[in-house]
Amino acid sequence: MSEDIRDYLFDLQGYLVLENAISEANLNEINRWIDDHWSYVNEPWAENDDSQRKPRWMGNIETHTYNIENGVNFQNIIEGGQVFETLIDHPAWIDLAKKYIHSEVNGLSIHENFLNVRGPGGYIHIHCGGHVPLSYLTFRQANTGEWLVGQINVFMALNDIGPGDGPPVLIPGSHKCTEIHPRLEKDGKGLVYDGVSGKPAGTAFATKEMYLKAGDVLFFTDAITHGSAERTNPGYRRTVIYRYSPKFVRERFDYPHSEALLERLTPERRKIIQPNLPRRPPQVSCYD
Ligand SMILES: O=C(O)CCC(=O)C(=O)O
Ligand SMILES: [Fe+2]
Repeated sequence: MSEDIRDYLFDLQGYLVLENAISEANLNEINRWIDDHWSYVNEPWAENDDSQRKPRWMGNIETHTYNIENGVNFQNIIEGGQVFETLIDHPAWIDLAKKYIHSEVNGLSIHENFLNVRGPGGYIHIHCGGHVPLSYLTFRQANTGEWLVGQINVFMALNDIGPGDGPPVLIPGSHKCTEIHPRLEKDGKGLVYDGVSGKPAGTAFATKEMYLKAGDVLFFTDAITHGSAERTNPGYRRTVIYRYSPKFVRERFDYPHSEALLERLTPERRKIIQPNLPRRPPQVSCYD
C-alpha cells in the first residue's frame, strides 16, 4: 500500500491492519513462552474477592487484570526475553508509530506493554471515542492539522482470531466523533470506559469485529471507540499489546526495568523504554 493511501486510511478510519507483520519464528517463540507459563493463566482469584485476580510476579512481570472477564495480562512483558525486545522497534510498525506520533517533536515511549490470554466468556467493555478529553487521546494538532496521535495500540494476534474467538471490535472513524456512544453514555460508568454494563463491546451499536490471522497486527489510535466481542468458542485467544505514545506520556504502571534488560537493549530500544534519563545529584560521600 502506498504511503498516501495508508495515511488517508489511518486518518479516515483510525486504524490499519498490518498483515503478516510478525514472523512465524517469533510467533512460535512467544507461544512457547505462553505454554511454559500456562499455570498462571487460570490462577487464583484474590482472597474473598472473585472479581479480582491475585497478582503474581515472575521477576519484573506481573499477572494482572482490569476486569476479571478480560483474561490474564502478563504486564511488563518486555522483561520476558529477547523476542519481546524485538517487538519494541519492530520494522513492521515502528516507522508508522513514529510518523503518526510525530516523534521528531514528541519523542517516543511505550505507555504499557503486556501479553493477554483470554478464554471462553472473556471480553472487554466498550471504551474511548473522539469525545473523551483525555490528554493522550489526541489525533492531530488542532491548529496546523499535523499528526499528533497521543497513543497508538499495536495489537498483535498470536493465534487466528475469527468469529467467536472474541475478536477486538472498533467503530471506524469514531476517533473523530464528538458524540458519546449511546452504550457508554447509558450503561457505562463514565466518559471513558463502560466497566459496569456486563455487556461485551461486540454487542454495541456500530461496532465492527476485526478478524486477524496469527502474525497480523491491528494498529489503531486509542481514541477510537473499541473493545472486544465475547469469546464463545472453546480455547484461548492469545495477543500481545504495546501502546506507543509521545515520550511525555508516563508509563501506565511504572514497572521496574531490570539492569539486565537495559544493558541488553540496543540504543534505539533503550531510548523508547527509557526516554527520559533520570537526573541525579552527584554522589557525595559523607566523609567529604
Ligand atoms: O482485547 C481486545 O480485544 C481489545 C484490547 C483493547 O481494548 C486495547 O488494546 O486497548
Ligand atoms: Fe482499549
